[in-house]
Amino acid sequence: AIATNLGFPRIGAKRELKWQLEKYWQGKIGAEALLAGAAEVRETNWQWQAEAGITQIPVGDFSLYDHVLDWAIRVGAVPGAYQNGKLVSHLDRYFAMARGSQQGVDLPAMEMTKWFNTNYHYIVPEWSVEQTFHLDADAFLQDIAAAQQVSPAARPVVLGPVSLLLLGKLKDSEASPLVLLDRLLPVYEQLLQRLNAAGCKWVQWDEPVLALDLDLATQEALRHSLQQLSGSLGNVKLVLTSYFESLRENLPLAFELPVSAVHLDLVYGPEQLAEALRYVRDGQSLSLGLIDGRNVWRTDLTKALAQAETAAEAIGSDRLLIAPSCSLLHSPVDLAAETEIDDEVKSWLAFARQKLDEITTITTALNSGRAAVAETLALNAGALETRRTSIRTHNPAIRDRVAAISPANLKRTGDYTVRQSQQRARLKLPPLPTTTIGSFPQTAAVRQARAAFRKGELPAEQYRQFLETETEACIRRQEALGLDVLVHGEFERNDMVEYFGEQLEGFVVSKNGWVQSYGSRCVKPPIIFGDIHRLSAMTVPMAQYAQSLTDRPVKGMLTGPVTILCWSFVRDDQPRWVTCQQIALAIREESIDLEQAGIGVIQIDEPALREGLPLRKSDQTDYLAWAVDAFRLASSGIRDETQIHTHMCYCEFNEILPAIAALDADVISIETSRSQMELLDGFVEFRYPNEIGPGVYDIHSPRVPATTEMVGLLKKAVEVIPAERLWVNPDCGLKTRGWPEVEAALRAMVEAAQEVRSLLA
Ligand code: THG
Ligand code: ZN
Repeated sequence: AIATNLGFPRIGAKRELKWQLEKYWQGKIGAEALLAGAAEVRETNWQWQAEAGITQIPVGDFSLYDHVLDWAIRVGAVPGAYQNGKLVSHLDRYFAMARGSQQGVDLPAMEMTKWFNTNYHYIVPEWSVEQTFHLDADAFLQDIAAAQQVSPAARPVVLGPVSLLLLGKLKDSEASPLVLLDRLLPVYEQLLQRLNAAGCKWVQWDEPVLALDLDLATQEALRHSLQQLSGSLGNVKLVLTSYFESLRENLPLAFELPVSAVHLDLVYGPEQLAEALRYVRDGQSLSLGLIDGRNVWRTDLTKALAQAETAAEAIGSDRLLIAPSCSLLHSPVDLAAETEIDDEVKSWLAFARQKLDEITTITTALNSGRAAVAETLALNAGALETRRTSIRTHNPAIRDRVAAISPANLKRTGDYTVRQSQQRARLKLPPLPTTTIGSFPQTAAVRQARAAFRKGELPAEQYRQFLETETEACIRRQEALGLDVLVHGEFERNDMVEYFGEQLEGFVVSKNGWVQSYGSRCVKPPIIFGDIHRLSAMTVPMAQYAQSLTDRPVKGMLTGPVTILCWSFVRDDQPRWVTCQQIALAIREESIDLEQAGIGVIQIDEPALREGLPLRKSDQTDYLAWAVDAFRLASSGIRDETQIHTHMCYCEFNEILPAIAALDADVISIETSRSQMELLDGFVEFRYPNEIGPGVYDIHSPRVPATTEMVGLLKKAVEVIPAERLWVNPDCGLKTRGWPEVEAALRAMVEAAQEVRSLLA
């Protein structure tokens, strides 16, 4: 068996790439320094992998911004607008595509979207019907030569032509991007010839679309592409890779293709091994994805080894490649850097570097027998035993409370119309009430105070006073602007998920467990290791303080259970829905406490509801059912006169509208301004029954919208949605903006609402 890897995190153990990129963008360092910094991260990654015993180290998995963008450029698909002569250097053009450009030429960034069901975002390639392709792979081949210096068996990672085309969008036609396949294949032929000439023995051929429901045209495109390319392989062997899901009905197709090996994600599809052993052809190898590449748990080595041994008995261990389930891009880099996670929980975890060791342990056991790694296996089994039996992972008291949930807990007392009249009587809001999504600008002063408090440099009492002063100023500004439903501003929060992760039992928060989200941006998902419960109120004192300052209603702000689940590392020893129910119960308790503290409006945000949707259609109904139930569990413990809001951003709502309606929130605010209210059409067609706040301006840009623009949007909205069910708000939270533009924009927004109110009267 051979120890292999599909990809390594590229942001760097201390986010070195992020800092270099941001300095380069600010003009503080030049291109040479950036490229040298990037090369250092790349070389370090190879060294670590080789030292851990990985022979087929990946090359081409690294990227300055995004690997899909790299492949679009590698096949010569730079959209016309970016071929502008004012973008002199290759890097200028690359970053203009990735993030837009204001210098010299005004160019928007290319579209970005989520990479399958992960939290990584890629740049969407743009194709045109006139598209021509050419190979631009010199830098890639240089990297291969450099990686071969570290490990001669270094394995290039190639994003296959079918997935590359389908990940992009054909701009000027309704046809499938696959119409371009025959024009693209010669570029891949040339590439394979160069890889062969460079002495590459194995090439990782990523066709991640194999994890999706495939139509006949895509299946045929996969067959056609590999048949045509097999003439250019020379001595190169392809390992066909897909991940995040079982191959399911695509499995026979994968093994039928002219490839030397097929990779299986055995973490997310363990059951497919038996079928794969029936379909694997003579001489074909299997790449066993036994180590979870996108979560933080230590592998059960005994179990993984048993799977590998089953495969070895069937086809011989010399036909096995041992691998993570997917690229380690989605894992934090190094557990050794975590000094504040307690030893017990730490013994249950493995980040990217630790996962490399697991790959080689399994490989060694296969090649030299279990005895060769007996000590490692014993330590691993011991740690996993404590994980299975700890009261922190299996707390009977919490499990009893979850078991006691009844259907009645998932329903508000009255239906929406009953609630609406009680809420109207209590809140006494004008028509088209104005509000914001929750966060206000996180100024340098706010971030500094929080950092100082965390380091122990600012005493808790002084930090509390600082937060109160900021909150009071925020309330006064909102009153002066004339907003109707206020928020406290969230100055105490870093990230809307991490904040709750820090306070709930069953979570740990890492210090350096960063994972790339897009470009230089990272998130640090909290780790859910155990049974979740709330020790004490998490948001009540701040909400209560803010409410004490004003006669207007102040919203209590909570993050919903599905979003907390989707943006955390989730325990893998029970179904996700069980974990989600525990979170929902904690949020339910918090909402009840908020109500008892006199808060009349509570917002439970679920921006990630759509993201959690499984890749395969046949799994989606189940997911939506438990996700909706979790939200309803969280939001139904309160009285009818208390108003529940929710908020969702950047998502294709239409396909999940029935689920959104089933949440039965009294009010939903959504992002619509960039699409000029087009999104509302779906809500209208579906006859969305409750209240809606379509975002009337785009907070993602510093531009201050004119009152007349927003009046125009609101007039459009009142034509299709009864005015008594409409709210007026920006399309997302304001924490990334500055105060001057926020005040100007909200002043214009309140004016717009007043103008439309008087038109209605
Ligand atoms: N929180 C969490 N997950 C998320 C988002 C979030 N996943 C999806 C989406 N939002 C991703 N978008 C972003 C936007 C901005 C940043 C990261 C992901 C970002 N990160 C800071 C950085 O990299 O410098 C780090 C922020 C910090 O210090 O905490 O700006 O909102 N959980
Ligand atoms: Zn939002």
